[in-house]
Amino acid sequence: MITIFSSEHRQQAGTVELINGRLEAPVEKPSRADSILASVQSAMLGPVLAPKDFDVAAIERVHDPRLVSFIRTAWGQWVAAHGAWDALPPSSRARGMQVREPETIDGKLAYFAFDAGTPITAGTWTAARAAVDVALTGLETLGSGGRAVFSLCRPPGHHAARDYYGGYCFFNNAAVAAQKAIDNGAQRVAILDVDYHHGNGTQSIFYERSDVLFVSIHADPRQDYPFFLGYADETGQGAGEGFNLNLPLRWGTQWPQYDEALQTAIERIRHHAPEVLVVSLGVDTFEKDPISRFKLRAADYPKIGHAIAAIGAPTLFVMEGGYAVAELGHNVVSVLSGFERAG
Ligand code: 6XA
Ligand code: ZN
Repeated sequence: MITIFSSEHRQQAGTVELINGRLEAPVEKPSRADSILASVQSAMLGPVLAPKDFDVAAIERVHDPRLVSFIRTAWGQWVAAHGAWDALPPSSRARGMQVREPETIDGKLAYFAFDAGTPITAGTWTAARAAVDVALTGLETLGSGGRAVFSLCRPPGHHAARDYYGGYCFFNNAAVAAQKAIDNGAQRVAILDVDYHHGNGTQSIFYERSDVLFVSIHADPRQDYPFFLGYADETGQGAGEGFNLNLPLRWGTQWPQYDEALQTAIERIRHHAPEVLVVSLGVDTFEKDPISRFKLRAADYPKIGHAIAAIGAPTLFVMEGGYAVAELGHNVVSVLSGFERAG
């Protein structure tokens, strides 16, 4: 399997995130992608290629140009206002509050961000753009005939919606790739999100559409982040009714319950008969993940890959979360080689 990777991901290297009431070193850090790359290479998964440069227009197919321009310019505005340390929002919007975009950088951070865990740094724009290029190059590579490609994206993307960012995500790499597949002529695309956290950004981008089916298995939003989306009764709206499937699971979930949800997801996706399947691949479902509370074991990851292969569609794996750095690369490669072995 070909892997697409850009060392530009290292440009996203925050110094703090707000976690459990403390400002701590971010768990979403450069060593994550480097350890995945090392495992891809030591397992001899296949060639590792650099991404091509794509135009920002591809990002603006799913994101508001104002968000894109904010991510591009925020660091400069922040440094001018405060200094060269991580930019975090001073507040966020609650129900019923005003929704106008403020003029100052602090106001804009509050307007575009939905959490204080996603620092904007000097290199955020470069890294976030490169991650989109990694996803789009993966899609293009898949188009030239392979069964599956791995886009080793970092920073991740699935929490980023049309006009807001958060959850370590700036641009929604998987959504940009899915939209590109549609723009290239596909009529049916599916996104399967197996990250521990609900892909609220991806869901909201495609919520009113029937061409891109979104299916997600994740921690119950009554218990875990991002809290405000991911319920089972969110089934899509308008033309998208029936094209959004959320399969929330409780803290402590182990393989038997997970597998049941995975089979339900796969059945729904097969019914959609996608011409392209995008997998938002997070392995923060792992029992030793520092921020998550599912109990999947290392031996479960090949089974996830094997199950996904049964969908039978050309598949683009797009990296999302997973923070147990020592085991991260191994678990990711387990999914990918489980997929390949299934043929
Ligand atoms: C809040 C937790 C962010 C979750 C990020 C993630 N600080 N999403 O892994 O998939
Ligand atoms: Zn996650």
